[in-house]
Amino acid sequence: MYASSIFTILAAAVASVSAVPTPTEGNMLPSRTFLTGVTHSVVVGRGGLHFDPENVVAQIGDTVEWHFTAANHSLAQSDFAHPCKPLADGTGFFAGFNFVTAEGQNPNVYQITVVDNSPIWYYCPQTKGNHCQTGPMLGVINQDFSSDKTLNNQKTIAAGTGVSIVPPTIQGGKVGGFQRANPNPLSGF
Ligand SMILES: *[C@@H]1O[C@H](CO)[C@@H](O)[C@H](O)[C@H]1NC(C)=O
Ligand SMILES: [Cu+2]
Repeated sequence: MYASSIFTILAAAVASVSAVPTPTEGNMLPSRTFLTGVTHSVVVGRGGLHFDPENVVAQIGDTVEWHFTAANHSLAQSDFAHPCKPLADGTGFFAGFNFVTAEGQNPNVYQITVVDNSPIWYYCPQTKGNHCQTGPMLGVINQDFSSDKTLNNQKTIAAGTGVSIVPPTIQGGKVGGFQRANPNPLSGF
Protein backbone atom coordinates (compact mmCIF):
# COMPACT_ATOMS: atom_id res chain seq x y z
CA MET A 1 0.00 0.00 0.00
CA TYR A 2 2.81 2.30 0.89
CA ALA A 3 4.57 1.43 -2.33
CA SER A 4 1.49 1.92 -4.42
CA SER A 5 0.81 5.31 -2.90
CA ILE A 6 4.37 6.33 -3.72
CA PHE A 7 3.79 5.09 -7.24
CA THR A 8 0.62 7.11 -7.50
CA ILE A 9 2.32 10.26 -6.34
CA LEU A 10 5.30 9.75 -8.62
CA ALA A 11 3.02 9.03 -11.54
CA ALA A 12 1.09 12.16 -10.79
CA ALA A 13 4.27 14.17 -10.60
CA VAL A 14 5.59 12.78 -13.85
CA ALA A 15 2.29 13.35 -15.58
CA SER A 16 2.12 16.89 -14.39
CA VAL A 17 3.10 19.45 -17.00
CA SER A 18 3.26 22.18 -14.44
CA ALA A 19 6.73 23.50 -13.63
CA VAL A 20 5.56 24.79 -10.30
CA PRO A 21 7.59 23.10 -7.56
CA THR A 22 5.56 20.61 -5.62
CA PRO A 23 5.94 20.58 -1.85
CA THR A 24 7.74 17.38 -1.00
CA GLU A 25 6.85 14.84 1.66
CA GLY A 26 9.55 12.55 2.96
CA ASN A 27 11.91 11.43 0.21
CA MET A 28 9.41 10.61 -2.46
CA LEU A 29 10.42 13.33 -4.86
CA PRO A 30 13.85 14.78 -5.51
CA SER A 31 14.77 16.44 -2.28
CA ARG A 32 15.04 20.12 -1.76
CA THR A 33 16.86 21.56 1.18
CA PHE A 34 14.70 23.94 3.14
CA LEU A 35 16.91 26.37 4.98
CA THR A 36 15.16 27.41 8.12
CA GLY A 37 17.80 29.97 8.93
CA VAL A 38 17.29 29.62 12.65
CA THR A 39 19.79 31.36 14.90
CA HIS A 40 20.77 29.52 18.07
CA SER A 41 22.15 31.79 20.77
CA VAL A 42 24.70 30.53 23.25
CA VAL A 43 25.81 32.68 26.18
CA VAL A 44 29.50 32.35 26.95
CA GLY A 45 30.24 32.44 30.66
CA ARG A 46 26.72 32.46 32.04
CA GLY A 47 26.78 30.68 35.35
CA GLY A 48 30.57 30.69 35.46
CA LEU A 49 32.82 28.61 33.28
CA HIS A 50 30.08 27.39 30.97
CA PHE A 51 28.51 27.77 27.58
CA ASP A 52 24.76 28.06 28.01
CA PRO A 53 23.32 26.02 26.46
CA GLU A 54 26.30 23.74 26.02
CA ASN A 55 24.40 21.39 23.76
CA VAL A 56 22.82 22.72 20.57
CA VAL A 57 20.95 20.84 17.87
CA ALA A 58 20.96 22.79 14.62
CA GLN A 59 19.92 22.20 11.04
CA ILE A 60 22.15 22.74 8.05
CA GLY A 61 22.00 26.44 7.20
CA ASP A 62 21.33 27.53 10.77
CA THR A 63 23.53 30.03 12.54
CA VAL A 64 25.01 29.51 15.96
CA GLU A 65 25.78 32.78 17.68
CA TRP A 66 27.81 33.22 20.87
CA HIS A 67 27.15 36.14 23.21
CA PHE A 68 29.95 37.05 25.62
CA THR A 69 29.48 37.97 29.25
CA ALA A 70 31.90 40.19 31.16
CA ALA A 71 34.81 37.83 31.49
CA ASN A 72 37.69 36.81 29.31
CA HIS A 73 36.45 33.80 27.39
CA SER A 74 36.70 32.56 23.84
CA LEU A 75 35.85 29.46 21.88
CA ALA A 76 37.83 27.23 19.59
CA GLN A 77 36.90 24.13 17.64
CA SER A 78 38.30 20.78 18.72
CA ASP A 79 37.38 17.18 18.10
CA PHE A 80 35.69 14.82 20.52
CA ALA A 81 38.82 13.01 21.63
CA HIS A 82 40.95 16.14 22.19
CA PRO A 83 38.67 18.54 24.03
CA CYS A 84 41.08 21.32 25.00
CA LYS A 85 43.12 21.42 21.84
CA PRO A 86 42.34 23.08 18.49
CA LEU A 87 41.91 21.23 15.24
CA ALA A 88 44.98 21.24 13.02
CA ASP A 89 46.15 24.73 12.01
CA GLY A 90 44.09 26.23 9.28
CA THR A 91 40.95 24.31 10.11
CA GLY A 92 38.20 24.88 12.59
CA PHE A 93 37.24 28.15 14.20
CA PHE A 94 38.75 30.34 16.90
CA ALA A 95 36.98 33.46 18.09
CA GLY A 96 40.02 35.13 19.67
CA PHE A 97 40.09 37.03 22.96
CA ASN A 98 38.61 40.30 21.76
CA PHE A 99 35.21 39.85 23.37
CA VAL A 100 36.30 40.89 26.86
CA THR A 101 34.09 43.59 28.27
CA ALA A 102 34.00 45.26 31.66
CA GLU A 103 30.33 44.70 32.35
CA GLY A 104 27.14 43.46 30.72
CA GLN A 105 27.81 41.69 27.50
CA ASN A 106 29.93 42.54 24.52
CA PRO A 107 27.83 44.09 21.73
CA ASN A 108 29.56 41.83 19.25
CA VAL A 109 28.72 38.20 18.80
CA TYR A 110 30.62 35.42 17.11
CA GLN A 111 28.75 33.41 14.51
CA ILE A 112 29.20 30.27 12.49
CA THR A 113 26.91 28.67 9.94
CA VAL A 114 26.22 24.97 10.21
CA VAL A 115 27.15 23.41 6.87
CA ASP A 116 26.66 19.70 7.53
CA ASN A 117 25.39 17.28 10.13
CA SER A 118 28.76 16.42 11.67
CA PRO A 119 29.15 17.10 15.36
CA ILE A 120 30.99 20.35 16.08
CA TRP A 121 32.98 20.27 19.32
CA TYR A 122 34.45 23.37 20.92
CA TYR A 123 36.03 24.62 24.11
CA CYS A 124 37.10 27.80 25.84
CA PRO A 125 40.88 28.05 25.39
CA GLN A 126 41.39 30.45 28.32
CA THR A 127 44.43 29.05 30.10
CA LYS A 128 44.23 31.48 33.05
CA GLY A 129 41.97 29.43 35.31
CA ASN A 130 42.00 26.42 33.00
CA HIS A 131 38.46 27.01 31.79
CA CYS A 132 38.35 23.93 29.58
CA GLN A 133 39.40 21.56 32.35
CA THR A 134 37.75 23.30 35.29
CA GLY A 135 34.28 24.23 33.98
CA PRO A 136 34.64 22.14 32.07
CA MET A 137 33.95 24.85 29.53
CA LEU A 138 32.93 22.73 26.58
CA GLY A 139 30.16 22.81 24.04
CA VAL A 140 28.86 20.78 21.14
CA ILE A 141 26.58 21.28 18.16
CA ASN A 142 24.81 18.21 16.81
CA GLN A 143 26.39 15.55 18.95
CA ASP A 144 25.45 12.01 17.93
CA PHE A 145 23.13 11.03 20.74
CA SER A 146 23.22 7.38 19.72
CA SER A 147 27.00 7.07 20.09
CA ASP A 148 29.21 7.21 23.16
CA LYS A 149 30.77 10.42 21.84
CA THR A 150 28.66 12.51 24.16
CA LEU A 151 29.42 15.79 25.79
CA ASN A 152 29.35 14.13 29.19
CA ASN A 153 31.99 11.65 28.09
CA GLN A 154 34.07 14.42 26.58
CA LYS A 155 34.02 16.23 29.93
CA THR A 156 35.70 13.24 31.50
CA ILE A 157 38.44 13.38 28.86
CA ALA A 158 38.85 17.14 29.35
CA ALA A 159 39.56 16.74 33.04
CA GLY A 160 42.84 15.00 32.22
CA THR A 161 44.15 17.31 29.52
CA GLY A 162 46.43 19.55 31.58
CA VAL A 163 46.72 22.98 29.98
CA SER A 164 44.63 24.02 26.99
CA ILE A 165 46.20 24.99 23.71
CA VAL A 166 45.34 28.46 22.41
CA PRO A 167 44.99 28.41 18.62
CA PRO A 168 47.54 30.64 16.89
CA THR A 169 45.11 32.41 14.57
CA ILE A 170 41.63 33.85 14.80
CA GLN A 171 39.75 32.13 12.01
CA GLY A 172 36.45 30.72 10.85
CA GLY A 173 33.17 32.25 11.89
CA LYS A 174 32.49 35.94 11.79
CA VAL A 175 31.97 38.79 14.18
CA GLY A 176 28.72 40.64 13.99
CA GLY A 177 26.74 43.06 16.10
CA PHE A 178 23.57 41.95 17.85
CA GLN A 179 20.95 40.90 15.37
CA ARG A 180 18.21 40.67 17.95
CA ALA A 181 17.55 41.23 21.59
CA ASN A 182 19.38 39.01 24.03
CA PRO A 183 17.18 35.92 24.24
CA ASN A 184 17.56 35.69 28.00
CA PRO A 185 18.02 39.28 29.14
CA LEU A 186 17.29 38.63 32.80
CA SER A 187 19.42 35.59 33.16
CA GLY A 188 23.01 35.97 34.10
CA PHE A 189 23.55 39.65 33.33
C1 LIG B 1 42.33 37.57 27.84
O1 LIG B 1 42.92 36.31 27.88
C2 LIG B 1 43.97 36.11 26.94
C3 LIG B 1 44.41 34.66 26.98
O2 LIG B 1 44.78 34.28 28.27
C4 LIG B 1 45.07 37.10 27.22
O3 LIG B 1 46.07 36.96 26.25
C5 LIG B 1 44.51 38.51 27.17
O4 LIG B 1 45.52 39.43 27.55
C6 LIG B 1 43.33 38.65 28.11
N1 LIG B 1 42.72 39.97 27.92
C7 LIG B 1 42.40 40.78 28.94
C8 LIG B 1 41.82 42.10 28.58
O5 LIG B 1 42.53 40.45 30.10
CU1 LIG C 1 36.29 30.62 29.37
